[in-house]
Amino acid sequence: MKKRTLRIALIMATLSVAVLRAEDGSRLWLRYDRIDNPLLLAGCQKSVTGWIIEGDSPVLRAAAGELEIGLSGLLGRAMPEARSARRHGSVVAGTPAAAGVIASMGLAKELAGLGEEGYLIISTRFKRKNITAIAANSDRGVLYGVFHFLRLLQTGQEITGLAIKSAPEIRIRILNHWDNLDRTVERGYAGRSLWAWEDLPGRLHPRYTEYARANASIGINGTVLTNVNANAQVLTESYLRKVAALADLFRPWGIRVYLTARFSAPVEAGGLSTADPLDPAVIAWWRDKADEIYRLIPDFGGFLVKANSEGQPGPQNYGRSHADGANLLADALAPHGGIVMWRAFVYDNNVPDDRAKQAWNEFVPLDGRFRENVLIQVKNGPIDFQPREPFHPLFGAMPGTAMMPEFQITQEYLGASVHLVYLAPLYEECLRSDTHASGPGSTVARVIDGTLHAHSLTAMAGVANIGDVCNWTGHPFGQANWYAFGRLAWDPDLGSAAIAEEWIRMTFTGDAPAVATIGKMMMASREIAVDYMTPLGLHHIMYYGHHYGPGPWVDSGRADWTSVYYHRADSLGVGFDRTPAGSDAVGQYFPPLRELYGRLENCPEELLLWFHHVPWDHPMKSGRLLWDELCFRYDAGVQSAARLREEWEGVKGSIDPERFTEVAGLLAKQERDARLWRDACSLYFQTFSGRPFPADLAPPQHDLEWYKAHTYDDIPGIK
Ligand code: GCW
Repeated sequence: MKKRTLRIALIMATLSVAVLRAEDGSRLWLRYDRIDNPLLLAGCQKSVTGWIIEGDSPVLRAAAGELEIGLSGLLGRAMPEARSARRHGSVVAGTPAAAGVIASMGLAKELAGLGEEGYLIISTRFKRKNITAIAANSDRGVLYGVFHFLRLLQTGQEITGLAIKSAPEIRIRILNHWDNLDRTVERGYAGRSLWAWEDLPGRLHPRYTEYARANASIGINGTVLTNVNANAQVLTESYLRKVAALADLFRPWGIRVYLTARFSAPVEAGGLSTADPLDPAVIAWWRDKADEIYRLIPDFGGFLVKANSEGQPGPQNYGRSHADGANLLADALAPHGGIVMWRAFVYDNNVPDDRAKQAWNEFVPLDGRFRENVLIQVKNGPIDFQPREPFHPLFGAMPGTAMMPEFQITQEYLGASVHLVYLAPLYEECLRSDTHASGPGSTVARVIDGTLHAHSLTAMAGVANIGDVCNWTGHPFGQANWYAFGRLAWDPDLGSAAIAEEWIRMTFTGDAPAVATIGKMMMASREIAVDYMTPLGLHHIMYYGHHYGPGPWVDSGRADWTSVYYHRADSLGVGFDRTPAGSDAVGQYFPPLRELYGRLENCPEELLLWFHHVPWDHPMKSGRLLWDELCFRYDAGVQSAARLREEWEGVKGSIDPERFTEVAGLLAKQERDARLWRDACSLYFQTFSGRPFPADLAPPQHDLEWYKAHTYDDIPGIK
């Protein structure tokens, strides 16, 4: 057997084993099982008869491998690379640089403006044959185009008459791993860290490549390997060699590595007596460190930094500003083209002001003082990845500074890997929020894609939910949040429903009724979680530490980590007064939002208790009083969680039994814990409202003391 035929035979054997093997979720959305609709299959087999990649490079080889396994799997027949494109149904991918078919097509005009990563997918004619051309300016563009084309096949879309033009709206689309060097993962619920530091650089686990492939398939082009609560050890030579090994593996997939930089590293890893950003020895240390890194990793991306927040060291330890700190690192990286992502997640319990205001207070005065290669990384909301927050007021407020959002993909405050919560609607809500920074239409998306304030350095970060468990994310639906993050980072204007549908078809089934049911479940899920956890603008009332279950009674320890700090319940009402009469956090928003959020009668009810301390008998839009409405919302959340479980039963025959059963079990647990949330919070808030539960709602199962004493011994994460 020729080498190539042998390879194909092996691939086919692997694919058929895949069909027989248990559905463990490890293949993510890149399953490439044979198209099961016979009509569709026949049509695709006719339209795609062979493929060819023009040119040769590690990236193009990755693209070729993907086309080969993708087409062979989906079309159910061995599809080695063809020798020529001179037959109907050829797929030709490449750049004009290869001086082949793509070059002969004269696409210069169409390719102009698509940049380094964009691509065209067009149905066209070549030597009187119908072909599909995937063309780009660079090899990475070809790779992304290949994944897009495969996605069309995977999702049962039309593959003839194509005229697709796509380029990312955001330049750096990056995962943030909160992975520690001991392989624990902060707020990780999917096993241990993927990075087996103990085996690197010598032993390279196959999962690294699978990880890179999955990311490339959704356009993610960067990864921060280490936790923002950083360990300087990763900057030592022996660790940098490990990092370099990962960078080498990721490079063919268009992915650059980044690291978190602990601000005190010059002291801890360099033996200096200070980390003062203006100290010449410190400046030299970072410059040398950057040089060393780039010798090992020529395309190293840069640093992510959490400074002067939650105990992390930073420039303020030396009386310097965040700009001094960020610029120190930026100057070290600049000669090599690296960037700094400096987090705005700063707040201090010793500062008397509302925590929600502190980042804005700290950073707005520094606008314009950051180097060109610095981005300020801002969480989507002003507190901390809550089920619902208003958008962060920093978006739009620093026109002279590049701003990037940070979303959480891992579900720290949204049921960990136990609850089914599709997060794309949350991301979308933030991206579409109108900041009014330069009048109407100044959405967060326009701030972060650089168009509003003319910035060319743009980025979007997602805190990863990935670990070393077999299905990568713990909950099978956690994969959807990873997927959706990547898709939205490529195009922040995509809709979450459309993304969900793609993902379902690629991950579960193309069966239309099942696709509809699962899509409906996913689209409802975030609002359901808001209802049973933190309705009407409540926030940060999770149990201390693990943040999984309810803990509205938490009132000891650091004040801004308690629940009572945020809900402020008393006999008069509940909610945080952030109007001018209170903390005046509303003043950080542009008009007309100040008035919208700031007046009780205008404020959207979903954010009511975020911005207002509201009397228990305040009449709500439903006609109920606030107290009754609160009980009703909690109860509706539980009812809807039960409905999710029932709806899932309806897709039973359309889903493989393994994943069906796994999700069914998780949904039962979700419903159980939604009840816990409802009962615990209603009982707790009742101690302030002094009112009875609405008669038509089921009463809590236990008394408040029972819920306070409840321990969670069956949830994932660091204990
Ligand atoms: O959400 C909070 C988490 C911390 C986290 C911090 C941050 C990495 O509870 O675990 O630390 O935010 O974003 O820095």
